[in-house]
Amino acid sequence: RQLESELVLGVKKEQFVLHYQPLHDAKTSQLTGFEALVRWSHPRLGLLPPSEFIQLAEETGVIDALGEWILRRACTDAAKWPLPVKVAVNLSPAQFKQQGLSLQVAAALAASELLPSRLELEITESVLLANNENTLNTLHGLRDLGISIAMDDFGTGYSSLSYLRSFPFNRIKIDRSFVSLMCESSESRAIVKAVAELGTTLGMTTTAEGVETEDQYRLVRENGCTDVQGWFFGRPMPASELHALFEQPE
Ligand code: G
Ligand code: G
Ligand code: MN
Ligand code: NA
Repeated sequence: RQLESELVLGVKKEQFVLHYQPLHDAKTSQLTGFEALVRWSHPRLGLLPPSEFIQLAEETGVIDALGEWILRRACTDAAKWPLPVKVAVNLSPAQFKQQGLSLQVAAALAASELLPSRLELEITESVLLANNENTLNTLHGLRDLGISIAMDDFGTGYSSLSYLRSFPFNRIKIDRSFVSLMCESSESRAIVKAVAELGTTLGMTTTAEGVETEDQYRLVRENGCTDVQGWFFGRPMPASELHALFEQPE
């Protein structure tokens, strides 16, 4: 297919950009970091969202090279941000199948001189579906670098709970499908509250994703989420626009 060969070429030509969405402390509303979200600056089709090419990248194996580029770019960008602002990078399950993911991450940290404590990797439970020894070894190897690991889109999979038992995540990111219904659904409120409590008990921070309104912000805070992310706080934006946020008095 045409898009496939364009993707291979696009990675070679580095036709990608990272946009960054702000992450805030729920209690103080202070900026704590940014999640990197990749876009493909396609020469003919314009700026493409990940939904239009990540799966193809995974199927074709291009994700290894693309993932490494994303990691290096994110670390290089974050090294310029004021301390202690962190960067969160999404990892695709396919990246876990390659040997030496830890080495790749260590190399990206070394090249950028980013402190490991300022990097967080986000994985979805599909990474753990295989739940084999390799996956767990890789996760422990990553944590041994001094970085943190977040479980992304929590609650949308089949057995999110059992994965919390198999690996000491630093953070749970509560899927926005729960957050978006909090105002009208007491069930959603109860679920968010229970997950936040679970996180606290397990020593994990909990981020509410997809906070779009002041009311949702109030509810996730009241129900124990430690961190927040969503359009209410900011949309994903190019790296060049972040300095305006850093200059704001807190
Ligand atoms: O930015 P957007 O809302 O379109 O992102 C949609 C999804 O694409 C995210 O939830 C995330 O799972 C995935 N995604 C975004 N950036 C990356 C990336 O750099 N690597 C991987 N593997 N997935 C990403
Ligand atoms: O899958 P992951 O959670 O990593 O990616 C986050 C995705 O959610 C991104 O595509 C981002 O654009 C989107 N997103 C972030 N905040 C909001 C929000 O407040 N509302 C909606 N609808 N989408 C959001
Ligand atoms: Mn994510
Ligand atoms: Na998510």
